[in-house]
Amino acid sequence: MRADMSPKDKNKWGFSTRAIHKAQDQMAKADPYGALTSPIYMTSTFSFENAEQGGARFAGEEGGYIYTRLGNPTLNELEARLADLEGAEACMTTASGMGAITSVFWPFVEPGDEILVDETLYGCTFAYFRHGLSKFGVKVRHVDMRDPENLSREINDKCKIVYFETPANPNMRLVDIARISEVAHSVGARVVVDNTYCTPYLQNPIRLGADIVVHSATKYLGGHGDLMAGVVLSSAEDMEQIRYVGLKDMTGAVLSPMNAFLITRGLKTLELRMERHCDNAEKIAELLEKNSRVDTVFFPGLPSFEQYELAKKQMRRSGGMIAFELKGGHEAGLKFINSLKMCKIAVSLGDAETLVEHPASMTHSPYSPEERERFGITEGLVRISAGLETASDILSDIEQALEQI
Ligand code: 4LM
Repeated sequence: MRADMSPKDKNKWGFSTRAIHKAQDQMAKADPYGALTSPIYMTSTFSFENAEQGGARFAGEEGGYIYTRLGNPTLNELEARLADLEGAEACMTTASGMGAITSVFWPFVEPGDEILVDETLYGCTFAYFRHGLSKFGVKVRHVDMRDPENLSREINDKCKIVYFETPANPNMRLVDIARISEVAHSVGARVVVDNTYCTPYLQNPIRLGADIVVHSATKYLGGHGDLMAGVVLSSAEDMEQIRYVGLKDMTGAVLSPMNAFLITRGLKTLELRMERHCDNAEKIAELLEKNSRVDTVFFPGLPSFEQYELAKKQMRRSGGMIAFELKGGHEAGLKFINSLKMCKIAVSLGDAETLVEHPASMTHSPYSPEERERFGITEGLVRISAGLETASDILSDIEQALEQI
């Protein structure tokens, strides 16, 4: 029998080793055939030996599976791996990013409470706060969180949750996770960070002081544009409520075991893919910045970026997302997009294909035009998700499209 590695040695493993090996070991040991990859438990329910066992599992007196909305081995394998990579005690997967975001809030807010959210958010997250939660008597207020002083001024002890994305979709504004967490914790509020743009490879908000992390795993974690999924990470205590109230009873947004399997597979190449996304994005940002038709490029890796120092402080690299404004504004932006030949015109991000979209009319259309203007989502902004293609092919497509303007 081959000796197992000590947990101490496993803790020293690098990101990719953990993404490939950790949590798989336990499943592999239990497999009667020694399968290298775990089987997919494509089942909605689990049968009990007898009625007493079913009752004991429901009462929490006995471990074991009951029903996939409450837990499933394929989901749990992915969850253990993601918790390890993000540095969280517990993880829960969901059917989409919106399923993750909407499952988090139910246990922690009541009518009369306040939630303070950043100004720039993914359009449907904005709609959930603005048109969803506020209908239940929860007051949602927007704060420009680029400056933690703004939060200090606005926050009071009615605030239960502080929520933001960093980098924010679509204008790449950054939020100082450590400083905002200090301010939120001073009134006992929880900090929830959407880490979709970074993945656990580039940024770990919980290690910087945040309480809860959410992801749209539809994006880089899945990585191939072929599934919808979401992730929540938190302390074990908070997760007990998020899973058994937020997900089980309120949203029911459970991930399919098939999609969990695909994400577990995707995680094995996450580091490789993120490095390539970052390399390609850096090259695109440099090309755009040098082009005379481009007005401003928003990319954390450019020394001209307003929050360049903060990016270096809390992100491992600058990520694969770029936003930019053309001198010709809205009209030039649409012309640019329509002139692309290889890059796809599509929403979503983190896929192998380079995806280009127009936030004002697409992902951020749930904001009214006045709200977009107030929150810095300009009409001329173009968003690029750098893909994994050969860099020179992406660059020549972008260059030729710029020449068409
Ligand atoms: C998009 N985004 O931007 P699901 N959080 C962030 C996101 O960007 C998204 C979600 C959550 C886009 C979708 C069309 C930062 C989505 C929501 O789509 O529910 O997995 O994630 O292009």
